[in-house]
Amino acid sequence: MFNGDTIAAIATPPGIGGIGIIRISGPLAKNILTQLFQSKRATKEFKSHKLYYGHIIDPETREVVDEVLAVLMRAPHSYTGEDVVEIHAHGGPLILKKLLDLTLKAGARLAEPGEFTKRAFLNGRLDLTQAEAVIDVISARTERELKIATHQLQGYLSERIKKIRNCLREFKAHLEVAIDFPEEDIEIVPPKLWLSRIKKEVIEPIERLVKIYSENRALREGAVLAIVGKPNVGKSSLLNCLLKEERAIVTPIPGTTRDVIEEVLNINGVAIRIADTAGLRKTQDVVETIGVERAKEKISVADIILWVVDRSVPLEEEDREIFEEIKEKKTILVLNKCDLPSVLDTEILKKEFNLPIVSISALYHQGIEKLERIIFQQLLGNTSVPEFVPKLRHKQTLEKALMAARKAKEAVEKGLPPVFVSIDIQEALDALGEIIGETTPDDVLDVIFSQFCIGK
Ligand SMILES: Nc1nc2c(ncn2[C@@H]2O[C@H](COP(=O)(O)OP(=O)(O)OP(=O)(O)O)[C@@H](O)[C@H]2O)c(=O)[nH]1
Ligand SMILES: [Mg+2]
Repeated sequence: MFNGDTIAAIATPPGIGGIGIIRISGPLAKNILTQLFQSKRATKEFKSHKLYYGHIIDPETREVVDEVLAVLMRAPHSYTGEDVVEIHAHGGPLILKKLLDLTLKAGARLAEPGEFTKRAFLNGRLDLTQAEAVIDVISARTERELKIATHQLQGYLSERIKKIRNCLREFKAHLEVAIDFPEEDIEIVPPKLWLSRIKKEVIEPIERLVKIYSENRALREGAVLAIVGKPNVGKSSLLNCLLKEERAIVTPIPGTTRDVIEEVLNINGVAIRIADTAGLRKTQDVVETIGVERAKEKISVADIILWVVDRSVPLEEEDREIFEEIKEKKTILVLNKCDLPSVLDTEILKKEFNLPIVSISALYHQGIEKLERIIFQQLLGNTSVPEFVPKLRHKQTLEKALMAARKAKEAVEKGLPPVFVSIDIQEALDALGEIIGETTPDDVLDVIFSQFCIGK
């Protein structure tokens, strides 16, 4: 068990409140309480988890400082896993400051931000992902964020990680036998079985976690949607339609939009930054050329593309060139001008491009709701609220683990000696251990806990 000094802090937010709480954690917690607390029923023996009514006395002057309720939570059954004392006093900044000073004089030291939670982690009360979730629970702005944080606090993410690690550990144990007794000529492991287990129980689950991260990154930071297509197909009309205002200039002249026009659109509570771009074509016009360059830059950063095609005219080589530009991206093919006689067949387009297709009329506002639904679905996937979302730190470490696991799989496939495979497996184990805090470097821990407020 981690054995530190005794720390104290005001645990309630600054300002005036009904009550304010001083929290003390560490080996001296009970001693400090005994020094400061006085009650009519001369209780010097505090029972754990029992609330006591009394007064805080300044030991030097013997003066009463405040009327309080105090509780001692004996190790290990407390938030930090150490002896913890909470003094519930009146919630004013001056009185709380005074009480805190008394605890410091009595032997505690001022806690650093997040130090209570850090102790909970060091004492094994929480793993690292759960400690991180504590910040998220406190700072959640929406129901969605709160739900995700609560799941992570309950250990949903760590459970997945532990399961993957168990499989890796089992494999490593098999490899070790083969390394230790090479002369026995034991078949290391039926390679087929392990290849399939590494794939199903390690690589695929990690890939899924990374995917959850990237799918939700867009939602956390606001997704970027780019409207692209040939000149004059109705891109700006579509932007106006989605925004429900005449934001961009619309004319029958191809090459109307020269610059990127950006606005924020709200679809089902998700902020989407939507960009109308210059029609993509080869042109001699200097301004338009710059516009086309900017459109291409937008494509490269977009999370999702609306590729607009004019349904009333045949596809041209230019349309296919645009498809080449965007085919790596998540794209919805939007067939515009469906109010006019159509010459494009959706079945044929589906075969050629293999994209979700929506038919609309930007001029008459037809099909827009369906398009919004598909945009939302494409961005969020079909799961409406994910159980948990890995953080950037998790994702980076997951990718490290993924690389190592893939290397291990390759090594088995190539029939390399078990020592080689074992090194890769260990690397994957270490990376995953970093996520839950088993092998996390100190500087990473410092960064994580410094994000907390004092008293948490
Ligand atoms: N019939 C019909 N006409 C449309 C529709 N959408 C757009 N238009 C017309 O098509 C022309 C071009 O529309 P824009 O929205 O400016 O097209 P754009 O793709 O932004 O064009 P550039 O900015 O030049 O690349 C305008 O005359 C629009 O009124 C539609 O759904 N049906
Ligand atoms: Mg335009």
